Amino acid sequence: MRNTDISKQLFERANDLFPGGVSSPARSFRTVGGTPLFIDSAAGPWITDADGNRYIDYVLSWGPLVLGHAADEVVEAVRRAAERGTSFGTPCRDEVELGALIRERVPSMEMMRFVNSGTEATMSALRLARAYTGRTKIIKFKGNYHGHADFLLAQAGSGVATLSTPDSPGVPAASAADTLVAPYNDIDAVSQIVNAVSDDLAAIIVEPVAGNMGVVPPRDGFLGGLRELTERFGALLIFDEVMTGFRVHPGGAQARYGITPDLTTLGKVIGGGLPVGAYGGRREVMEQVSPSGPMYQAGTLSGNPLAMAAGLATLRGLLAPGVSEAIEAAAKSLATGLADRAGRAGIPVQAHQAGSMVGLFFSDDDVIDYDSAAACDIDRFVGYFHAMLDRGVYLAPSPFEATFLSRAHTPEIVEQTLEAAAEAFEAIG
Ligand code: KE4
Repeated sequence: MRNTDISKQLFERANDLFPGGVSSPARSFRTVGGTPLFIDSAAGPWITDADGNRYIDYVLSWGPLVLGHAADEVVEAVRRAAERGTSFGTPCRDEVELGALIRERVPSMEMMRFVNSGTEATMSALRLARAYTGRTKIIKFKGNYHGHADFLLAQAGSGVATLSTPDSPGVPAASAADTLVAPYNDIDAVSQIVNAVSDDLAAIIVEPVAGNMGVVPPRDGFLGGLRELTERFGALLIFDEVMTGFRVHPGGAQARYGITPDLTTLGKVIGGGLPVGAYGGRREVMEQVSPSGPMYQAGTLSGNPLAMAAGLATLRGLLAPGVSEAIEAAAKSLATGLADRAGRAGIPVQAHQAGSMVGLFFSDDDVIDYDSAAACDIDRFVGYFHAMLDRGVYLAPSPFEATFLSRAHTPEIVEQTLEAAAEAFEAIG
């Protein structure tokens, strides 16, 4: 039995300092029970908690660490940048290099702006869509999470879904009133909403592969249908690729599915574990952003040299020949392996995989949207989570999150994970 005394002592102090003892609700163990792990160090696929317990990590800081923890080239890049100064509050060389590399891989981002989080990216992209179109309504999807901007906390996924606070208190009705919510993967429902608000629709924002209700890929025709509707009614299509960017494909989900949005938001991977977000898209739209245009958005640490250096090293490592293909192959073998081990234990599961993201649902039925994800066997997920944790595998402490792999998740690591899963499925069977 794992000793977690130091994590427990730290959690007691943390609970006195921070709401729920955490700096973000997604990392609390509210859904699964128990004490969140206080991690002291990490390397490759491994994390080590304050009590010295080691785990294979499939959270990877909620996606950013696509090269694994403490990747040599990232640590070296951050060290060298830090020795030259941590922030200048001015443009810097690596900002230009990272922007150029992102645009090379995501050509729809003709121009972009760096910010400090995915929330800032989506909040700014939607402000821009409203500024550019002169319209106010936006459509999002139930179970999609785009960060915690007031008007986006409507039937969101991730921590909001986990903590079942679909419309967070403190969000004035007025600010949510212009946010319309449609079921994911239901293009007919979207079409009805669009027709009802057509002349006031600024944008549709979507996770092109949903990762905040578990991992739910788009059904054929869904993304193309959104593209057609937004073009027909003069609204902008925003792909929130904060999670899918550089994970579902080296060019993002937009490259994998061949749909070009008007704006894209990024985060996570492009910062390599340091705080970064970005929004970008068509030049004529982005030129509305201050100081070249009237739409205001700013940030003290936007484009800071440490985050830019970490992001550059991460993308260069990921885009090296064969790397993203190897990570996707590992994700495929994990997803098929989990389905196989669960099947052998007589446990019905749906295993989804998109690029380097994997989703596992304890359900006999297809999972295509938030309602079908929420109908899954949460209790079984909780049992599986703890059974895996006890066997040295750390998963996201919620059924509404994604499992992430990295360059460090070698076939041996995946095999070790599947051995733990086989035992875990027997234990909860
Ligand atoms: P941040 O503000 O947390 O950097 O990004 C918000 C965001 C925007 N868009 C998508 C698609 C996202 O997945 C996120 C953040 N993802 C969650 C995990 N599902 C972050 C974890 C957390 O909130 O602690």
